[in-house]
Amino acid sequence: MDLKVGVIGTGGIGQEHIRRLTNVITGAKVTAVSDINEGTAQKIAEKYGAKFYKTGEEVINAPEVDAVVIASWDQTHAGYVLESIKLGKYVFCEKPLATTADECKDIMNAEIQSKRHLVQVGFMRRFDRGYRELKEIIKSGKLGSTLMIHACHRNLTHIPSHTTDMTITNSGIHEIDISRWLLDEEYESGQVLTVKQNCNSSKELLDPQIIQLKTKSGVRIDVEVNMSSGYGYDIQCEIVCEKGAVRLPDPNKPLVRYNCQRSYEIYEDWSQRFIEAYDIEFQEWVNSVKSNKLTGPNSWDGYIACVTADALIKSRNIGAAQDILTIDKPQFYK
Ligand code: ISE
Repeated sequence: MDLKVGVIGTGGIGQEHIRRLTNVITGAKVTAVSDINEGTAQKIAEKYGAKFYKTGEEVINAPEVDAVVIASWDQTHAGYVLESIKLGKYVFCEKPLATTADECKDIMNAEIQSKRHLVQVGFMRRFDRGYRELKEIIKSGKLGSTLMIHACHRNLTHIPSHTTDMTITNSGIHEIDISRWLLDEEYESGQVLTVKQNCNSSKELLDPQIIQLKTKSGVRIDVEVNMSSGYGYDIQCEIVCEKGAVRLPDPNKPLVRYNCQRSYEIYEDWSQRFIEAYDIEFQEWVNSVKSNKLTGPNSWDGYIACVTADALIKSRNIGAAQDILTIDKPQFYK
């Protein structure tokens, strides 16, 4: 029987997930939707044969909803996650899990009290074939111990409402999650450095920024997060180990020879670059919900990402590296 899914948020990413749940993956059906922009949500509801609701709370409470997908704006995430837990419904929440570490703690407490793992966070890079291969190679041990990660995260352009903090909480948060997942260890400290301003970014936005992180064993990570690359959406990652180095493969695109040049196309945005990762992420989520055992990134991962982002923002504001201080990991998440 299909898993009946309610989707809150029918903007860009919400529509992508509804299309994916309907046309790409098996075992799920979108039965209810809502969005602050009611007109869009109504159209999407009609297109996919789902029921339109005015609010996210109504979607969560709807009898035809077994599990919830949250793709609304970041500030609304925590409230919807808590409401889903209250009703004992599985919930997939796009990143970030919440906008403050305290909200993440409330979510963990509610989940622990419910005695069930109900929450998955949308860190889709963990499902990307390239990152999975990188992890396998470094875990095999043949390159020796990992020493450093050099990464870059370039968006073609930014939306007008993008802020200096969102470079960390909305974009950089993927880097925070993927590096600790690749290394299987936690951070000790971090810092954000600012760079000469890119004149293609809005004046109010400090862009680019460089994230630096240090793990408890001493691995150093540096990431350029650049919101206006001017040429495309480009995600790079190189892991340097004691006996070798390994680089994230670029997505497979045909090599074109033309006009005395060789060239590869570069994607415009994340929805194309990570399309396969999102498909795998949702198929695995639906399968794991149906077998009552979530396997993806959980509330603890969402919490760590938030605490790290907070420390990074503070470091940029005061101009000094910050320790990344967390609560002890609850037994429930071990
Ligand atoms: C966007 O919101 C995403 O989540 C993308 O994955 C990220 O790469 C991009 O920088 C964000 O703007």
